[in-house]
Amino acid sequence: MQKFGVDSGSHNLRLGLLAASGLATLLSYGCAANEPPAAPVAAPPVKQAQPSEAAVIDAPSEPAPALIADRGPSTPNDPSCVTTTACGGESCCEKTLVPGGRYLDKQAGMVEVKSFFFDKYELTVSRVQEWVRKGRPTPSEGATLGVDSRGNPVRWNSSWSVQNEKSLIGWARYDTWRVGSANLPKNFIDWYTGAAVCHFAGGRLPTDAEWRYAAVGGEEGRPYPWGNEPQTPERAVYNCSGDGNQSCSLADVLPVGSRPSGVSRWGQLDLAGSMFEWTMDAGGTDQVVSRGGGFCYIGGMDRRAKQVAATENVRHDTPSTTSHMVGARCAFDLPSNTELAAR
Ligand SMILES: [Ca+2]
Repeated sequence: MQKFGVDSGSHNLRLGLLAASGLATLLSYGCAANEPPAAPVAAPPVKQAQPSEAAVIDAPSEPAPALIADRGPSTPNDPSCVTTTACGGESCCEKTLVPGGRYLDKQAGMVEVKSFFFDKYELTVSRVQEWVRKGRPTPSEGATLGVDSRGNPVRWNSSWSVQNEKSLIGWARYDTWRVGSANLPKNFIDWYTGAAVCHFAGGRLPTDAEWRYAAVGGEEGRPYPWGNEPQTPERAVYNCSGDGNQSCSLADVLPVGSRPSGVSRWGQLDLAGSMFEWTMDAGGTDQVVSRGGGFCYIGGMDRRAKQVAATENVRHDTPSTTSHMVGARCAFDLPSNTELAAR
């Protein structure tokens, strides 16, 4: 049994088994009366970084403004985008700088996060299509994908498998893959594939701490990514309201960035709603954390959340899980000073 690439003995998590055995799990949480019932709520308690661990996440300060000024192009090159206008007239690979800082976690206390680039949009169908066109590349054996919120490396294991063109197709009712629209978020993407696509793009999945830091606006501690105003269909894609009526269908999955008034402090769109987004963090034995609420996430029906947009919304799934409500968003490290010097 393969471990989930985490070196720490305290996170001896085994996440490769299901993928290795080909038992991809299709979880579909009910959004309408005729759909499968909501899955049992069996997720373990969220493992939060302890106060003593918070300080190990990242160094508190860095010369972020100078680094950006020195970089030339404002964001990393990203081979997953071959067109520059597919998402609202701009590249679906647009990224913004999330400057490092701190945010208050209810359990872990103050958590520090380093500066990073973060995709403005959720991972789109077009970006996954490009990854497929390039032969579905995966990281090499033992390649470090990144670190989790505790600073533990997460390494690729060659026994892990990614989805193919057939398994990328999800439940027809909500599948965005066969629709093929470039700017729809890719749902039914499992953790392994999300991690591989982000690696192909030159990035990685965000840590849970990074995701939440971006969502709450750092020290501002926003209740919603956009601020204090309540959640409304104008600010987030949720509650099957995407097409303006109460029924739930594929039409409720909107192109990424369709709710610009829900923009987060540093420019991310759809952090709340649209798709849950995989993170680099384990949420329990054989499980991984995803954040943000989904397009048909209905408080009270799916009882794990009362407010879709609350940054505390979390799922714990096996990494081979695919769901109509789970997608991904990539994060990118800032170049090191060595890399900058070489430019
Ligand atoms: Ca989202």
